[in-house]
Amino acid sequence: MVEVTVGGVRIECVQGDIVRQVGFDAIVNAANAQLRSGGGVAGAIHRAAGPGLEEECRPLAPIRPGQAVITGGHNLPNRYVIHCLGPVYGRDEPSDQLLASCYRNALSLAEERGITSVAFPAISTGVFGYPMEEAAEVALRTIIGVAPSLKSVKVIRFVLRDEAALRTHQEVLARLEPGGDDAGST
Ligand code: AR6
Repeated sequence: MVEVTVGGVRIECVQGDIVRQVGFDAIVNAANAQLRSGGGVAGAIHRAAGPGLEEECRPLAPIRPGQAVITGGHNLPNRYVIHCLGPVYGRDEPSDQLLASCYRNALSLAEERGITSVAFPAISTGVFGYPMEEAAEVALRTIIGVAPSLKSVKVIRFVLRDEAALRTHQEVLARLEPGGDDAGST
């Protein structure tokens, strides 16, 4: 696990499943506009949370690319789910700014609720086709930029499905934040 601390916030990358983040106050959903179940992260979260989540989501939909909304975690081990609609790569433009908004808006909702720990998947990098390394750069740069202004959030975790995605995030994190564990390694 690579982790760095920026402005008192720990940022870490792990390989795993977003629905198994025990001990985290909130997990983030790579949602669809209708906030329904689907493939990938959204399917896993709705399956694990149970039907109460879709019910709570219904009046909050639809959401726009870059937007985030928050619900309870239902049967998940987390108190909250923050649902973000990432941009479809090559369609929702400017995709880097919309992706950055997802992370900023998710963290701002977390702050409003006094959340201390948030676990993110790599939003938009599955069905929505955002190249992993570009997405990792946008996500981590945004989080590193916002971290010093966060008062409540103390731990931000990226949960990556496979080893290649983990490695990409670790390399980008080490590059963007030279004080990280991997500082100096090539
Ligand atoms: N835990 C962590 N990461 C995961 C998991 C998991 N359980 N499952 C997949 N990933 P995606 P998007 C990775 O497609 O691109 C849905 O159908 C996956 O390998 O979930 O934002 C929704 O309904 C990829 O790297 O989200 C939307 O319609 C990343 O998580 C649409 O897909 C995101 O993949 C959203 O597309």
